[in-house]
Amino acid sequence: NPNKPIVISTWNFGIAANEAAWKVLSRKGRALDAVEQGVHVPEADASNNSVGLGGYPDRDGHVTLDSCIMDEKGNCGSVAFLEHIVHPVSVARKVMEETPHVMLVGEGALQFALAQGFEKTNLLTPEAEKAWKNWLKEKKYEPVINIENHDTISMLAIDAAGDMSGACTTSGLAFKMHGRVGDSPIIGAALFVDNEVGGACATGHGEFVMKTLGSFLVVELMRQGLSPEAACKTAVERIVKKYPNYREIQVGYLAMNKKGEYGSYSIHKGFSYAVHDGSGNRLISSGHHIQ
Ligand code: SD4
Repeated sequence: NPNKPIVISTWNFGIAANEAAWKVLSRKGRALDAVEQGVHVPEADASNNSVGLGGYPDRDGHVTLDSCIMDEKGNCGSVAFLEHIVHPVSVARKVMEETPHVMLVGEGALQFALAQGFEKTNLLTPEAEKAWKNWLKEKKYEPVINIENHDTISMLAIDAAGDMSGACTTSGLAFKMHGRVGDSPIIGAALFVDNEVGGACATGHGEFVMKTLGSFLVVELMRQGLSPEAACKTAVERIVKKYPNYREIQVGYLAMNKKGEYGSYSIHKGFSYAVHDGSGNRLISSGHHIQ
């Protein structure tokens, strides 16, 4: 008895993103369109300092974006280190649909976006610029993820036809090194969808998600029969076991299987996600490793 359509996404702003996705899903639209429309909401929200417009820049003052998308057929597209584009997820979708490639980065990604008709926009808002100038006073290079209330939006949806897609988009760690790319555009790290099994996505300190290829791991664990929450927990425990400094970082995984069962797990308390299904849109607190 599959629970569909359904959409889930990371953090409190997932509520507003789910609403936009639900508009597509409730009209029997495709999950791929739903996740693209859904993550557009925080991308365009200038008051959100960790995604797209209004995102905090790198330490040289550039807002650089990482984003990816994956559909029910196993197609995927991704952009990284992309500047000046409000909706990087849509550029990622164009990479998927209009090129023979999976990933474009930096200048090449920007050239491609402009050729596809995307507009060049200044993404550095006065507020983000002020925060950066403040940071420059001390230049303390400590790209630590806040434990609570973030950040990257990652989203998974199953449409009325029972097909799953996912998307992930971010401006990455605030004041990161120029050129730094995180987990968010890496297929298998911050996002993986296998329509036979389910999907998983990530938020938090990307380096640790990349080192363990977390989302791919979660999907493979679900393939072996673990519930979404148990799979996320096992992937978090992999980080905990391997990296002694795990207490200093936050990583959260969110997963959903083919039946529309979902779950999450994080290292620290404070990770939440939003679920929208037939019974409404609500925020759920994640289970966490450090009690
Ligand atoms: C990154 N994973 O660039 C992103 C940031 C993030 O919650 O998700 N923060 O590492």
